[in-house]
Amino acid sequence: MATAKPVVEVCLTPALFYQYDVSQSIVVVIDILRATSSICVAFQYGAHSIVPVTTTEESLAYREKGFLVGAERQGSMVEGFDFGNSPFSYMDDKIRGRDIALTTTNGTRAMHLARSAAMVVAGSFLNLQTLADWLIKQNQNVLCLCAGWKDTFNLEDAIFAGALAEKLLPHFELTPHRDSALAAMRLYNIARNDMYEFLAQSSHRTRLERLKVDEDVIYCLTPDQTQVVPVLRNGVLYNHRDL
Ligand code: 3SL
Repeated sequence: MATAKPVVEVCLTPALFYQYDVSQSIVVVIDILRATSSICVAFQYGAHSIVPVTTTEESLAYREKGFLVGAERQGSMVEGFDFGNSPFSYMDDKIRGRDIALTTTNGTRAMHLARSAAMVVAGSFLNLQTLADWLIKQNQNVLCLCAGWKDTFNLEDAIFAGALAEKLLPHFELTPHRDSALAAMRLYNIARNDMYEFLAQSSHRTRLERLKVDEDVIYCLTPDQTQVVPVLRNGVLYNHRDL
């Protein structure tokens, strides 16, 4: 008798998260621009751990414990912190072996929201293939949680959810409530040949364009630049290889 496959679902905004029972699922938190992309880069460059926190005060308090501290609000680095949310700021030898506390507008908030899940991991185009391979090995239900912007829908998170769902599908199946996963995969297939152009009028690409960090957008849309799976354990993210 064939054994049942695990399922892959897509939650298109944090506002819809309450509809999913994730007690037996791995939640993949997705904030392509730019939190989960920067988190992947930090682990690729040797960070030991990252504590996702919700407020700038919490993040700053970690400095006294010897942490490096990061904070982004409205797309910019908050004054007095070591990092904002640019993936390039984490490409630095100074983070090797270090613990980091990070707060961002939506990405770290989505991590907190997902904490009731069996497991929480961070997904981005930068770790797409490594993450897909790892999830296939786990053989557990997956919910892709798009962080969006303040509870609203963002295209870049949805196209990544579609890219990941497509990679998982041969080993996973869709649920009867499959339309968000189907929509994400359709969007990804429209976008896949030029994701940067596809996002030309999107809210967060244009917000980051105004902040003159377009190179961040281009980099965050480049698949497979890192070979890490950031995994949340007791509120702290670690590289899967260190667990
Ligand atoms: O919302 C977030 O968590 C951030 O990724 C937003 S930004 O790309 O840093 O503006």
